[in-house]
Amino acid sequence: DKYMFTKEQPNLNEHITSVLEILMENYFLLRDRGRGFAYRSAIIVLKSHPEKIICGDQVGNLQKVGKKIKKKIQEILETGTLKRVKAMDEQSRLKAIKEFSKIWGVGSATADKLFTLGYRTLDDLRKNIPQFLNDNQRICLELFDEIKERIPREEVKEISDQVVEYAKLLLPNKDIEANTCGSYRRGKETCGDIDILLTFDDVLENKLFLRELVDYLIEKKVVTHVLILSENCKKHESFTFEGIAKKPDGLHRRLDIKIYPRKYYAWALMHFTGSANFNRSIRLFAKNKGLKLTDEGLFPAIRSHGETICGGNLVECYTEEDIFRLFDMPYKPPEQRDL
Ligand code: DCP
Ligand code: MG
Ligand code: MN
Repeated sequence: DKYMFTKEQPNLNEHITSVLEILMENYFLLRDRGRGFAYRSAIIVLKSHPEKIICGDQVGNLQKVGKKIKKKIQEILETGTLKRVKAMDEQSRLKAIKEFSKIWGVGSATADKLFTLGYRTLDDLRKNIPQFLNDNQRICLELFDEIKERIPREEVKEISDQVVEYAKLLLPNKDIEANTCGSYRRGKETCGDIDILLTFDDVLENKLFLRELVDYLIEKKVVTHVLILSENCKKHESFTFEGIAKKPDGLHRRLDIKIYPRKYYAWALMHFTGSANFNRSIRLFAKNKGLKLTDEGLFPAIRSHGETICGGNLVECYTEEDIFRLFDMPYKPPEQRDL
């Protein structure tokens, strides 16, 4: 296959993709989705290209790499960087939007609005908090300096262990299975947040469990703030908490807890382990086979009104190994899923 999923292959074109990724991120921040997606597709192709590109001719007829992107690659090969990226860095608008988008809950549209209102730095915001920021955005602005710090792996484990311990106390008769996912599961020494995934029997018959768990964690002073607490809806049979946790002597930390029924657990585990880039590539791989991969399974993809929806029945998989086997790929342990 074009996307080389079956090969254990490092990115041979880091010298090019690292620069294009900056450009792509800038376009998304500037809400130029067209260019953003064009660069994203080209980057995926370049990352899995089996040879190191050292001269423009090699780009020849690579899928997804159009004329303009080819010119950019030529420039990177000649100068190691892009004039466009440098020019963008000088732009105060992009600078400010980049800064504001780092606040949890502030997207590029809100960031853009803030710039238009004259705000340029986080300090500007702190000095004169705009009326239209909601409670969550205010909390995350206030705690910004703590939340932005990476969390040592040991602390991720301590907080996870506490969450799981309290979950088990609340449901002593259920066989709760838990995994700390995200960068922690991929073996990173420090993590941006704490991602906990839980399952047990009859998740859908215990719809109030996550709420009870969160209340308990607040009472025990593990959780300090709730940002999102979503009950499941018909379409998604899962439960999500996003909030903030803190050890008595520690900094405020971002905590995510998700609960899925057992039949989705392996799919959710794979999704929540990431990396985000790994998920993107494997989803594209599935898409090219007419399938749609989500956190709830793999489905035949059906096009409806220009949108891909899931159809048919869930393919049942109960381990990640099963999922890789289904894709006919050698198993990749989480440590190897940083693309
Ligand atoms: N995820 C995804 N696409 C996104 C965001 C997340 O597929 N746009 C999946 C893959 C991530 C996982 O969810 O690994 C957890 O999301 P995080 O944002 O917590 O990312 P990580 O845990 O990988 O990194 P960090 O250390 O920054 O938290
Ligand atoms: Mg994480
Ligand atoms: Mn997370």
